[in-house]
Amino acid sequence: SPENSVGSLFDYKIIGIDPGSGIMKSTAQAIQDYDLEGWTLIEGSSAAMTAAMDKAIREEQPIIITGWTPHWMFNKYDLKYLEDPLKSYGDAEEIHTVVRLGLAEDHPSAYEFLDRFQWSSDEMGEIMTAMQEGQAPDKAAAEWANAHKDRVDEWTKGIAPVNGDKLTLSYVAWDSEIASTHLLQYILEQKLGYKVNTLQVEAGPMWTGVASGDVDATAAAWLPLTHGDYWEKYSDKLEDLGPNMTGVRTGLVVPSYVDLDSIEDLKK
Ligand code: PBE
Repeated sequence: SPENSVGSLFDYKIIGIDPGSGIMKSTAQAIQDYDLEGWTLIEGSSAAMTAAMDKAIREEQPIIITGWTPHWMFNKYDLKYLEDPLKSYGDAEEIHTVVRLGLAEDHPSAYEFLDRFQWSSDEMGEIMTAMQEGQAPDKAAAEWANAHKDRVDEWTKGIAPVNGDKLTLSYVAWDSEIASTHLLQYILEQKLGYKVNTLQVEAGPMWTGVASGDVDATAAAWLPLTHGDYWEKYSDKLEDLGPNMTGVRTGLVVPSYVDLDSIEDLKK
């Protein structure tokens, strides 16, 4: 009966994030795919989701969140993904850098750097953890760049600096994207001479900004699935510079003390 079902343990709630994010769409799809009748996906934000996770873990309560890696949560807490045999969350996801049409002609130095930029989830994790421990994103990014001069050199070697040209990067306040965008800003400003405006928006405007040309670039395009609908809509109005990170993942995440293995188990 519903009173002693798996769902009742969680109040039939999945703690989500901002409504424009791809993971909310994938989770709505998962609720359909796995026939999770009666379950509700709660809208919120990344910050509200991590706060809910923190509280649940301190009280050892059951909780299910929409999660992704890279994310500092996996370093701080003992967490696991629920298996997704129906692949509602896709397979191998990547984070891509996409730029506006004409960027190569208008800002060749920035274009070349953005095209080269590619890093690992461990590298991003160092900035995310510093931020989570209370460091401001720009400070955490600056510290990372100074501790990894070899990487910054690889990405910028031989690129001619400019003299204060303006550039706008859009991103959403997902922890992973706060980290990457501030690192790009730091390098573009300190190594290549740009003046960078980092524009924090919702996922929709992040994509439309680049497609309309109001924004020069975003390093926060999760493909092929997570932002697949945005990509379909705007792919002919922007340029994809390829992955800046591979092997990323989204899904439903629980503390490891939760005695479930698969999304399928939520139906019981
Ligand atoms: N995320 C983090 C985003 C992309 C980056 C997985 C929360 C999403 O659109 O779902």
